[in-house]
Amino acid sequence: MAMLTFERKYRVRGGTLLGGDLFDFWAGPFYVGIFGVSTIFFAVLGTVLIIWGASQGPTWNLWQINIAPPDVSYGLAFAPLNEGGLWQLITICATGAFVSWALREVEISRKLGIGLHVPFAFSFAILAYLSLEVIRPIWMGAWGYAFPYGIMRHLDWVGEVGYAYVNFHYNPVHMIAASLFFATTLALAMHGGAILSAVNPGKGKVVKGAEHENTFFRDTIFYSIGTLGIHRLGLFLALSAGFFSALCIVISGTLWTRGWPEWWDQYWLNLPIW
Ligand code: UQ1
Repeated sequence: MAMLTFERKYRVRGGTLLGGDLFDFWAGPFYVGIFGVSTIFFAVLGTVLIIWGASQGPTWNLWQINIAPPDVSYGLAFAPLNEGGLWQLITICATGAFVSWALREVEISRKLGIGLHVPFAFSFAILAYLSLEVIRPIWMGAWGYAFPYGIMRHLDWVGEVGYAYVNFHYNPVHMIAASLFFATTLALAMHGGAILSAVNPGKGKVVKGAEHENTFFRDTIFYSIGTLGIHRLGLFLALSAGFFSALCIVISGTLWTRGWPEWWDQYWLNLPIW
C-alpha cells in the first residue's frame, strides 16, 4: 500500500491525551498535537537559552562552550542566571521537551491503535537523563552534582566522577549495564545478520524466511528464540542496559559514597552467604 494511501487510514481525529481537538492536525507529514507544540516551545526556548549562555561565556568554540550547573554551595536553591540559573532553566526546558515528545508518541500510538512500546522505550532514555540531572542531584542535596552542558566539559565530568569513586569499572551495577550494552549489540548483530542473510541468498536463489532463520540458530547454538522473541529480547536487553546505567550512577555518592573497588572488601565479602 502506498504510504499516502495508508496515511489516510490513520489520519483520524481523537486519541489525544490533552486538549481534545486542539492542535489535532498534521503539518505536512508531521503530526502536530498539543505535545508537538510544547516540544517545539521547550526545544526552541532551551536552545535560545544555550546560545545566550554561550554569549556570556569566554568562547564561541563549539567544543568548548559550557553551561555549568550552580556551585554545590547553592544546594537545591535557584541560582542567579550567570551562576547556574541558566543551566537550571535549560534543564527544565530539556525535561519539558523530552516528556512532551514521549506524550506525542503516546498520542500517535493511540491514533494508530498500536501498543505503547515506543514511548515506553523512550521513557527509559528520559529516565537515564533525569537520574543524572535531577534524581541524583536532589538525593545528594545540590544541583552542582549534575553534569554541565558542554561537549568537552561533560566528557571531563564523566571522567572526574569516575575517578571520584576511584575506579568506576568496579561498580557492580556498571558491570551489569556494560554487559547488557554488549549483549544488545550482539543480539542486534545476530538479528541483522540473520535477516539480511535470509533475504539476500545470492542472485537467482529464492529468498528465505523464518524456518531457515530458526534452523540456522538450532543448528549453530541449539536454540532459536523465534522471530517475535528476538524483538522482545532486543527491547528487553536495550531497556535493561539503560535502566542499569541509570541505577549505577544513582547509587554512586548516595547509597555508596566510597571508592567502588572498596565495595568488594567492605560489602560484597561481608555478605552472610559466604
Ligand atoms: C533467533 O532465534 C531468531 O529467531 C528465528 C531470530 O529471528 C530472525 C534472530 O534474529 C536471532 C538472533 C535468533 C537467535 C537468538 C537467540 C537469543 C537464541
